[in-house]
Amino acid sequence: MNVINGGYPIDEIRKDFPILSEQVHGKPLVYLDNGASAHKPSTVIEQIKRTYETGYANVHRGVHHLSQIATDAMENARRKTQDLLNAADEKEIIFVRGATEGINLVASSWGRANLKEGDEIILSVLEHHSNIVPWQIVAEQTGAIVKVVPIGDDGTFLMEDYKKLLSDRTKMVAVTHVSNALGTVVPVTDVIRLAHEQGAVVLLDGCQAVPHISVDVQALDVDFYVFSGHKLYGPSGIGILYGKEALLELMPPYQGGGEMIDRVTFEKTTYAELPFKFEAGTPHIAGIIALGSAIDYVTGIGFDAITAHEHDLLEYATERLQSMNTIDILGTAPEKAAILSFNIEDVHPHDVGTILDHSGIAVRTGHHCAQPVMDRFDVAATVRASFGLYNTHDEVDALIEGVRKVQEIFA
Ligand code: 7TS
Repeated sequence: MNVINGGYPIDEIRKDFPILSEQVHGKPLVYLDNGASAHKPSTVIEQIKRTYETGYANVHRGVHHLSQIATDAMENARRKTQDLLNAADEKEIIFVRGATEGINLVASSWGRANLKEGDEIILSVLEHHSNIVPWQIVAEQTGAIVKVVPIGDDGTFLMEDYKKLLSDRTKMVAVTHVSNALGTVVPVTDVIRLAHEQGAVVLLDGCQAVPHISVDVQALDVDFYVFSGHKLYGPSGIGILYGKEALLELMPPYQGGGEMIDRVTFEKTTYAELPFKFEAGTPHIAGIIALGSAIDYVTGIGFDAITAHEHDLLEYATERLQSMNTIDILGTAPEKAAILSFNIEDVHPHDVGTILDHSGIAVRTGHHCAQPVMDRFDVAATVRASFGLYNTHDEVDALIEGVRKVQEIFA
């Protein structure tokens, strides 16, 4: 099966990712676990090497040549991230370890400064654990209460229930932009507008959105936005917190240490300006610079093309799976990004994953760090195929063939 894809340069793109020509158990790798982490193009891999070979030193503290080169490259990556998200100012871009750290930073710093007993934090059933647990921790510390927006049988975010939960007690709405377990795209424009009408602040977890669709934080008018570099074809250990300057200015530091200070005495310490106030310690310098290369890579292809290509794959895979017996697809919302969760009746997802692996096909099986989603559908786990910009229709065919094999084995 070979679907001609409107000029999308799939062959060239695949050549940019060295790992895609690896074999797994003697079979060509079919990598459908991009939701967990995506692979890296040569430009990103080369950039890491180049940084360490020719442009590495600690940043923001040396007058010497290499320190200035590394600092400039890092700040350049900050501007690339600013452009990616269309943030108003580069100081609104904070480098963190990943989405998890970004959410913990906001929950801890903003939360402890702004939440009090009886205040409400609204989350949704769709959240990854990293957008649940930090809020539970700060709720325990402050006396705030966590409320949860339910989802429909198809995995949609239930807007009417959200409206009912909103009140003048709502101080924070923290929801995912795209569900990692189901692929549901949350109608975030309405979520944000309605929250703002109540005077609440909104954090979006953009981990599963940023690799697939273009994001404009100013158009959304979102207050905080987080994502992880490793899902956007960049290195692991580097992520982004975007925050509106006015909010970040008022927030206390999250961690103390080097880089984040203005002046330290034992009597009183003053803090650095944004964004450095939130960047204590030596950052992941080479990773940040390489994240800039990853951003160049995806914007070079363009999100219109990426979104269309992945949508095509998702539709094709969904249709093919739906036409098979004993398959339950979880998450059939009208608006979805390229994530497909399913189960084969009476077969444990881990068995499916193991058999697929023997055919060289990498999928994720388990609860996807979204146990409330699993509980909603009364399953312990699912099989999840998550597509990236380099996947092909042939790889969908390989997945379907693999699923058929599993059905035969368990028949
Ligand atoms: N939020 C969402 C929506 C995610 O999908 C993930 C990771 C995170 C937060 C946490 O990101 P981290 O980079 O800080 O760990 N999701 C997945 C997944 O779906 N499978 O493995 C990791």
